[in-house]
Amino acid sequence: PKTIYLKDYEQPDYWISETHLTFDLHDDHALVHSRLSVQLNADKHGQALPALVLDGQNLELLSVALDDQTLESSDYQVDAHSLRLQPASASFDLAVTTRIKPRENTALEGLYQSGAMFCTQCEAEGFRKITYYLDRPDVMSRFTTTVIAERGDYPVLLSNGNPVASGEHEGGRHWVTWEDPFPKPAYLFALVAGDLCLIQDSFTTMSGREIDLRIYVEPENREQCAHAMDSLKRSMRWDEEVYGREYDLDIFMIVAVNDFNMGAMENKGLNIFNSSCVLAHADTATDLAFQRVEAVVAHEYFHNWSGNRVTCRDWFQLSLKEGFTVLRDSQFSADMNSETVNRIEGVTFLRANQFAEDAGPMAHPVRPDSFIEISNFYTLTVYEKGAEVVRMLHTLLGAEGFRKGTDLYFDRHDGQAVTCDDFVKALEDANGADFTQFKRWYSQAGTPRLAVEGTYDASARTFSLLFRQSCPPTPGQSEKKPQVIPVRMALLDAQGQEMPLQLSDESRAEGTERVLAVTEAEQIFTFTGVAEEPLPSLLRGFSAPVKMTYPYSRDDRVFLAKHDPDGFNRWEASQALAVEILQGLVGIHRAGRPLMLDQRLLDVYRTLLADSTLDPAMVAEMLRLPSEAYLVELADVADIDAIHYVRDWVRQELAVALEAEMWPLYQALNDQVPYSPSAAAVARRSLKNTLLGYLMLCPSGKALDICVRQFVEANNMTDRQAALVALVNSSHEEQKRAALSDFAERWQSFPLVMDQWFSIQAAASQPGALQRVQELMQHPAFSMRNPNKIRSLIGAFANQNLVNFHLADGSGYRFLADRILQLDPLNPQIAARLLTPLTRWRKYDEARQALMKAELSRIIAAENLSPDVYEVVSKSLV
Ligand code: B3K
Ligand code: ZN
Repeated sequence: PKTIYLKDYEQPDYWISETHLTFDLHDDHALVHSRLSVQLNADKHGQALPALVLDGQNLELLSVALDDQTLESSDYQVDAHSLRLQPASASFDLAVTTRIKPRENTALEGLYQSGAMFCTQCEAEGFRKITYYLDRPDVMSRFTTTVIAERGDYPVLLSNGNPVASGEHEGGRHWVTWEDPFPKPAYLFALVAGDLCLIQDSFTTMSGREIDLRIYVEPENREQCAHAMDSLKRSMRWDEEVYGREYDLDIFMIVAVNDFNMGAMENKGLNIFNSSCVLAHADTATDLAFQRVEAVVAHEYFHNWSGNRVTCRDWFQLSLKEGFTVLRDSQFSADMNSETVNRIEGVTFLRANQFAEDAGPMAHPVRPDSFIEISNFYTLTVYEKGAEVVRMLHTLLGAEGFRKGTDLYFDRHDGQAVTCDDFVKALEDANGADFTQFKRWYSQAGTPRLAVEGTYDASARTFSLLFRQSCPPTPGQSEKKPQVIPVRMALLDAQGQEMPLQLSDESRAEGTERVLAVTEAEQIFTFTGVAEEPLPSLLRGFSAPVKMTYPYSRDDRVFLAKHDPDGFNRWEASQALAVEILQGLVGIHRAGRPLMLDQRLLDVYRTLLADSTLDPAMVAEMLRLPSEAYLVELADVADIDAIHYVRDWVRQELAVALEAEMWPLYQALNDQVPYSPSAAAVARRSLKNTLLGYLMLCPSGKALDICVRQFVEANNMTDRQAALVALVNSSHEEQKRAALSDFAERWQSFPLVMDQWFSIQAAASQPGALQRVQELMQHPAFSMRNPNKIRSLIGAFANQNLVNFHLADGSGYRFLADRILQLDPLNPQIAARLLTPLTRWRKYDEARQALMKAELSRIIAAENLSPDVYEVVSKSLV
């Protein structure tokens, strides 16, 4: 497989101003007629006419005509990836007919069938599996699409834009023509045909235009669309209010499909979603699932501006649209829910997962320099770290300056395919800022380290913060230059109050919170007029994606956990205290010495439980110990057995010590009120179920009956699932079996609920997990052809059940490698995703490293590997 480099970017030789497509859909094939108006890119070529090379894959070419003259096969060359021909003029029409087999398309890229419906997924390079084309994002064209199919099975025929004509053919076939007035790259093309029911609503934009909103789902899911529709309307309003962005077509459609490689896709006017990101009903979806639907609906909607109206010049710029749009959807979620809790969840996810990617063999910059298979670069780094990078720009400019910058960006580049540099330039120009150094965030991989020290001089009444930054080497980048690290901070006095701040070069004190921009490898900031020795509250809200250290004592952390006026940093202090305690206990456990719990953690938790003024969601977050995955990420060599043992032990100690305090709180929260999806109700369920998890660990056994009752009587899936998780992770075998079979029987015809049933079992840490997973693969609800099923069973086992996946005999590794080899010929994208846990081999002891690498070597020795799997495995073995 060939590596593609950013430095080799060149403009295309030709443009395509108009694209006319006709799809003739049949049960076992589809005929695709395309008619393209092609123009020479004269800026690049003057008058010379280079060959026209169109991308195409898995296509049966039936005919080619140039300006209505049918070509002989000797007039063009076809190979497995392209169609090449020599134009005779600078502007011409090209008509091509191809035959494709959507039903045989198990990779779920291009045009494929999901159940009884046809649908598409074209990003990044799926359009070339539909017809020959210049399949690159800088070729933007106006699309007109006609879909023809049998009316009985496919009453609904959709594509991008507005429906402009329709009619009947003889023999029960019908057709609809769609026209999209906005030029777009082929990756935003979409088509859907099926027997779908429609949920309809409308939205009036800020300029008073009426938009027809439609969600299409299979008829049995009709009752599960209200939340997605509501989220869509709130997203549309929010984007007008916060970014000044108005929707541009007369119709906006969402279609839910069951077989989908990722969450959803922002095709112009016709978003196609994994049903898991649309459907939500209190009976079947948890609060977490509701939040995910809200976030993904918003994310895809926001792409209409950040992605579609202004798109990417090439795929190295993917974070231009993804990083920015993830930031936008997280700002939206923060506004809809609790900002602090939202940030805590985002940071927890980033640190456990993106930091691990940045420390592993697949580490790459937010704007990568090269790739083999672009599908492998839809990563946590491009998405989540990319969003952190844009968030830092927002922090440095302030909300108003940032908005001025995005206004200029949208205005300047509307209708264009641009780069990350163009984005930053617009922010600079609108604010007179210079982000030259800042842009290293786009080009340097790895998580920067920021070591901070504070010195108080009582006689001079100064407090100095010394910052030292560094960044570990990553593949292809041994030396790193200093980055711009915004540190939002305050100084706290002995009462926990924020002190007035005056830097040494300032004439007077102003405010109590600052954003310090650390730009040097080593840099000192000195505050003057500091009346007493302060405790600094640093990196508030996680103002930069770095690993920061400060020599806090455990007592300092307890103080911050109780008193920091910044909610995020209160949580951060309690996390850091727990991390430190857990890490210490892991060492003690490994040395074979008895474990004792530092009472300071208990003290923090006890104070939390006693404070009825706190947001219950926040208390739930603070009561959650750092995950095993995060503790693995923090370790140089992770002893997963010790981590798992110690973490469980601490949970149990906490439960026993706090049982008396937890009971009344659980009971008060378990008030059997009618279900409500409000943020306040979600927060109460979150705390209640966190407490239930602890109470089930108490040897008193008092919680068992209550847990079973909650499982049986719950009036919503959040409570029911929480009880099921607690039972499955308990040693009450009888109740566990009963609950699992009751659950399966009740929800067997709800695929998304069965996904939850699979993952709860796959993630349960008791011995024998691998065998359970293998048995579950035989369950009628499981399928290796459905990405959601693979993720919920195999993915949950390998990513969440760390003790069982990393069993010392290597059985977990062997199992995963077998599944990857089985899946690769069917669906390379999902096969490559499944590799992630094996790429983390450097974190484990030598014996496990050898076993993991042996499986990677076995995979790479297999014949006909996809470029997707080949790239990840080969880079992981370096
Ligand atoms: N843009 C799509 C992702 C496409 C992934 C292609 N392998 C979803 C999103 O980020 O909104
Ligand atoms: Zn996106």
